[in-house]
Amino acid sequence: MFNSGANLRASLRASWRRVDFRGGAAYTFGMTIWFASGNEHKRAELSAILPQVELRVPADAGLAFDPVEDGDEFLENALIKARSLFRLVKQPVIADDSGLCVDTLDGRPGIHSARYGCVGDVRLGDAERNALLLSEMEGFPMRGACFVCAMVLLFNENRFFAVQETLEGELLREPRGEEGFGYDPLLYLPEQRCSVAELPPELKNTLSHRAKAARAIAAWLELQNPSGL
Ligand code: ITT
Repeated sequence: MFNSGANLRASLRASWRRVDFRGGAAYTFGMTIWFASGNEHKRAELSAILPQVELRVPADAGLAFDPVEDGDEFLENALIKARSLFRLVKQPVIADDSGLCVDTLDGRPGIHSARYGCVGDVRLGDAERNALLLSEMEGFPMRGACFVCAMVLLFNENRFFAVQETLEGELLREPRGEEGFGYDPLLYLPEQRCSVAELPPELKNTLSHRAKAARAIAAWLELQNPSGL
């Protein structure tokens, strides 16, 4: 049902148009929803995956938003972000906590992906972080790794839908590709025979951990109102 770009967009349009978030106005095509993120790459991808939604991030409204992500799991951190923004805006919020988990490194950098290798508060750039990870992996023949995305759609403190998805692959020995962001040049997808950063963006936005999680949210919304009334 959600497996082609055109079908997905049509289904999403239909499902979101019908959704009435409890305690809020009925949402229609072109609705705005808060996205608890400061990462513009994530916003761009999620906007492409959910084209009927205009995502508003805290920075758009001049809101200071930097919650302490001290959970032990992606899902906990996604909920921390969603609840923190909900407390500020009192409207439905989507949050995404994601990262790259490398089998040989017991899942690292994992929930610390954004801060991997950082000194104090200063984060490394993508290229530096990728170089650091490749150097840590030197000499390891087992290259299994995956992207993880925990995504939460939160309506209020107590009501939310959460999902966690993955994109499985193998860690390359050197970066490949220019698309995407973050660790995309490092993850090779055997079925696609290329790295995530070599995928056209439309394909990444169909296959990715983030795309699968967002589609699950859209499907859940559909279940809330199967009659379409
Ligand atoms: P927000 O918390 O403000 O949303 P962030 O970048 O700090 O932004 P995370 O804490 O979820 O987000 O860390 C995610 C990091 O994992 C991100 O900075 C990338 O380095 C990496 N990452 C997540 N999704 C990715 C993807 O699709 N492709 C490549 N790298 C990704």
